[in-house]
Amino acid sequence: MTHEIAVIPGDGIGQEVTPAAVDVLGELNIDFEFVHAEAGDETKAETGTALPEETAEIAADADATLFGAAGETAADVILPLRSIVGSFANVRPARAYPGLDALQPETDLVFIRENTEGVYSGIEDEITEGVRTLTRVITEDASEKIAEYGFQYAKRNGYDDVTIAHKANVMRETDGLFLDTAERVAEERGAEYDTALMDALAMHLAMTPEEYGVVICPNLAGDMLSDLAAGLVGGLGLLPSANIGEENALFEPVHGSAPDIAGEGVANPSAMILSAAMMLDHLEYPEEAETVRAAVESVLDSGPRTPDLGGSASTEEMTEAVVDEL
Ligand code: GGG
Repeated sequence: MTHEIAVIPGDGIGQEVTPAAVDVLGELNIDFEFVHAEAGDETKAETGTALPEETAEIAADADATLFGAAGETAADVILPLRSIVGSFANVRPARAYPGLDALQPETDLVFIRENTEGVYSGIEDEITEGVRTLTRVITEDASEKIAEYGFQYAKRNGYDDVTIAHKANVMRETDGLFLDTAERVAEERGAEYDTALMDALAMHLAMTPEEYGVVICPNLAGDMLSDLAAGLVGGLGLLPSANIGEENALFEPVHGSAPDIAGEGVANPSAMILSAAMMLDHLEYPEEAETVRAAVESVLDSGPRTPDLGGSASTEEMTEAVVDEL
């Protein structure tokens, strides 16, 4: 069986780390057909649109998409792409790896981020000069869906601690609905859970991440808390993610285009390769996914490392080391 994979490197270091993931996948005994497509800042400069129709169609028709990174055109690229694949859940694992000098070596968290609404749904306006608005939509349906997914994920992956992040004491209507719905889901499932105000949660995650497992979050909170967790384990170069839909999915590192190092060939490919491992799980190749994760883990422990991890290896050298471990 051939799996058609859309490959959209996007901007900046996305163009350096995406080929690394494709190289690793190419070493496996799985029949992939990679269909390359353009999107992002450069594409907009060349064609006038950041997400050409052809790219959207390739992502919609593929069995899964690998996406690198979005730059200034993030709102025109990554948010529509998530919608094109019908993604409702953004799964962001953040774990500390042996051998790395992590700030919090006991970290093993998974953020289950609502992926369709909240402030990222993009309903912004300028009502008069100097006054702009942002309308935030939260629905019971989307809150129920992400809570169901979060509790199922925790059960399937052996996480005992589930926390519902919210700020319902201030955003009473919107986060209030998110919280009430997620608590109802937990109670219907007979699941244990905690709730946490997202600002206090940020502090607790920084100080005692080992007390948390799965964190179910509204959209923006999930984006921010997962970046915080990246800081606990060694940086954004280590965090993969999966955008899960009912029938399609897109996999991307949590990091963005990193214009400060783009073009230097030193971006850490781990997050992108680990995102490809999440894609292997999704396509039901759990053994191959585990093999790829083990190879990355081994290189992180004792192989060549990129400068963000204190080493001097290039993206290519680190990728070759992962390939050699397979
Ligand atoms: N690879 C993910 C990426 O490009 N991130 C940049 C970004 O702006 N992300 C916003 C989001 O994840 O919603």
